[in-house]
Amino acid sequence: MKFENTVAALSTPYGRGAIAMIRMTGEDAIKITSAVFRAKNGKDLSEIPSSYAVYGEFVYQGDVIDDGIVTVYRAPKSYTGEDMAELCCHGGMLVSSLILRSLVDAGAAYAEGGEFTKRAFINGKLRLTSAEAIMDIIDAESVGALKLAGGANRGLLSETAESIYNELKHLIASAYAYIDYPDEDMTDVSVNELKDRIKALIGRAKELKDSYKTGSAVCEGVRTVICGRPNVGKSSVMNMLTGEQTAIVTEIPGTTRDVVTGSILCGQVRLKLSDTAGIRDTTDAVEEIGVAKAKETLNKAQLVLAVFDGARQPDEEEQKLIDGLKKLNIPVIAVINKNDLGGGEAYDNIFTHTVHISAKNGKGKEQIERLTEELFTGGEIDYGKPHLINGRQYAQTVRFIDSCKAALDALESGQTQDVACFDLEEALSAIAGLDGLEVKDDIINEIFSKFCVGK
Ligand SMILES: Nc1nc2c(ncn2[C@@H]2O[C@H](COP(=O)(O)OP(=O)(O)OP(=O)(O)O)[C@@H](O)[C@H]2O)c(=O)[nH]1
Ligand SMILES: [Mg+2]
Repeated sequence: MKFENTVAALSTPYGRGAIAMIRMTGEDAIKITSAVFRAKNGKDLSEIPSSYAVYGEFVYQGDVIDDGIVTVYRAPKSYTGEDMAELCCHGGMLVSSLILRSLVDAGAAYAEGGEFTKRAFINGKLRLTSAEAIMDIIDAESVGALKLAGGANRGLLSETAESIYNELKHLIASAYAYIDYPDEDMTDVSVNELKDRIKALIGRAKELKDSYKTGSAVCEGVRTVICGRPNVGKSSVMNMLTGEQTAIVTEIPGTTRDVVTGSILCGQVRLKLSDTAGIRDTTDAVEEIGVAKAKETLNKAQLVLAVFDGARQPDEEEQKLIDGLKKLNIPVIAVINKNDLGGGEAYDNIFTHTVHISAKNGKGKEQIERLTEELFTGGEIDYGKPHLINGRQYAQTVRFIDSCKAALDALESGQTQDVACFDLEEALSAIAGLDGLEVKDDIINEIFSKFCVGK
């Protein structure tokens, strides 16, 4: 696809720094840059070979305002696949703004957010998962996040998605050929083999789906709620984990009302923490709102740190909370607090994951961190394997699995291949969508090239 306009943008942060970089992409990128830049070697930029940098001066309304370097890239050998120029000037806010304005005066448009990567994707320079990973590389806050995003950017996820896509495309093509030309013996896939191969595809997709547990925990963070009865030490746990006095701690039950948030790293896993009001029936109108907010936060959580006061025996209210927590289908870590006061044994063997700590004395932080990392990464992350790193990729994968299962069900219940193909096409579109591949034309091409129909 050809974009009509040439766009420019400041690619470094807007602020004071040593160097700023302005990027241009589009058919006129080099021509427009020539209007604001005079190379010291006297050559016009049109004479500079691709991927070469030249030193020179930047001109604004006829006057030289700075000196710097311009690198020229010619289509298709550039990030976007179009002609590009990268202008490096000194990192002043005024100088970079004036150069950008000169480019716009000379015919460039201001680029929209993400436009360079969007053009790279549309021009076939990048797959969708690689493009998405670029944002994750920029946003990464842990080495793990950087490595997972780096893997996706290098095409780890693309390779798997493409291989699943190709396999399914072949299956559909085989089935269609059989449906359209049953007498010509053109299918090389029997119904049983078709079923087996769908099952194998589901297995591969499930592996991807499961990878999201780690991918999401590392790259997006885990919505974690600290909940429990009043005064058990939830805010103390919050403060111990964040290492800051974020939440107010008092001996008065019902201290926390608003949801207090914070963020920590447990190894490579990011926890997005919410400290909440203690859950109890109350007549205090403000506290009641706090309790409602606590329950709402709990409903959206992906991990619960359920705090209990180990120095007290669980009463009826505690038991109600325990029963409620056991019904959740997200991981719950029982945090038995105040173990400096002794006790806490009553909570053993209730939850799968239990830690005994003393938030007041800062004891038990590592236990919680270790357990959390273990829960979401299985202990060690295999960076060589593809990981789903965002909800969109996960949704496409789930759609793929569901559609494959529907196709399998159809075949199992004795339906014909064309009924199954309906679901398989849906699955193909899902896996294609995962990485932004085209669908329909490919199936058609596959049928005609592989099976030579029309002979
Ligand atoms: N001995 C002891 N006291 C603790 C510990 N952790 C918290 N406390 C005390 O327990 C009381 C309540 O602590 P908070 O952290 O405010 O408890 P909370 O669960 O957030 O309370 P609400 O917000 O009112 O629901 C305070 O007096 C804390 O000092 C602990 O590990 N040991
Ligand atoms: Mg509190």
